[in-house]
Amino acid sequence: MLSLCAALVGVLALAGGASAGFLTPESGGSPNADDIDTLYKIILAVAVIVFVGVEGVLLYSLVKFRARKDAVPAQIRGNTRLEIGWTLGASVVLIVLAVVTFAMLPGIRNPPDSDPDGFPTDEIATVQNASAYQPRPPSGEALNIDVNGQRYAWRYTYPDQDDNVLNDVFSYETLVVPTKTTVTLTIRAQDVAHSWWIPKLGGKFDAVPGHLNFTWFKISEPGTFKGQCAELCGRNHTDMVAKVVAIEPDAFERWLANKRREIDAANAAAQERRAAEAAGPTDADADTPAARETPAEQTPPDEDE
Ligand SMILES: [Cu+2]
Repeated sequence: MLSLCAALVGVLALAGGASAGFLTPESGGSPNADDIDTLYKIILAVAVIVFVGVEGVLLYSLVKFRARKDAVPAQIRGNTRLEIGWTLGASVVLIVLAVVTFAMLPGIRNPPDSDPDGFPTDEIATVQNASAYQPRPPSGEALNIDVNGQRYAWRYTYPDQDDNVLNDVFSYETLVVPTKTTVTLTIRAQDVAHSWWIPKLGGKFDAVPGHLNFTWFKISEPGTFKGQCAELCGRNHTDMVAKVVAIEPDAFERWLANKRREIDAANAAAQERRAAEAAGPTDADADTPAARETPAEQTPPDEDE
């Protein structure tokens, strides 16, 4: 028992350094993830102190007052001061943890402002996200990206200045975002429940059909953050990975413009092809637009449920 305790304490002592993220939540990507990690460590530290204290007294008593001839420890019963003491002690621990938790929750839940040199979201932000449930940065401005979970991929829709979401830039699997910018996410699912989770960028959020969930992150330095759908959603759940790539705001602007050109060009090419098919003789049975638009990954209804 003693060696087990010692081993546990040793492992916990290492948790903050070399093995960060092993026993404690991953962090370092976004302030909300950092706050979750800090709060976890504070509670863990208090729990370790209580655990070591209680186990220490227990072990000490087991050894000191083990059964021996003529050795009878003090028989304490109905000691009011002792009883009030440990009731107050436990209450104080709980009150401290509650106060610290509620003091830190706003930093986890509420998105902060973008940095002054972040991506200029003032025009974009006024158009999108009209939800009353989504906390807004104090400035009201954030880059809102729509995250759509679908078997078995994440689809991201980036906002632009107009109200038409059908012409918005989109991408799958890799979400590209600007650094120094508050990015709010509107999370939805279009088939079954999924779960959005990039550990270093904050908490886990369910993606549920017919329901919207919201979270945010703000990344200070360019980098890549990996995640994984955290809700068993079917046969290929393990393939449902997600990656957030943060790049400098001006690089993001170029990326967005480039992506828009690619999508416009692909749409124009598809339209041309359809027009050509409609005009000329084709083997229409094999390759009508209707046939092409049938989702390729449609699965039998009895699968995975
Ligand atoms: Cu999933």
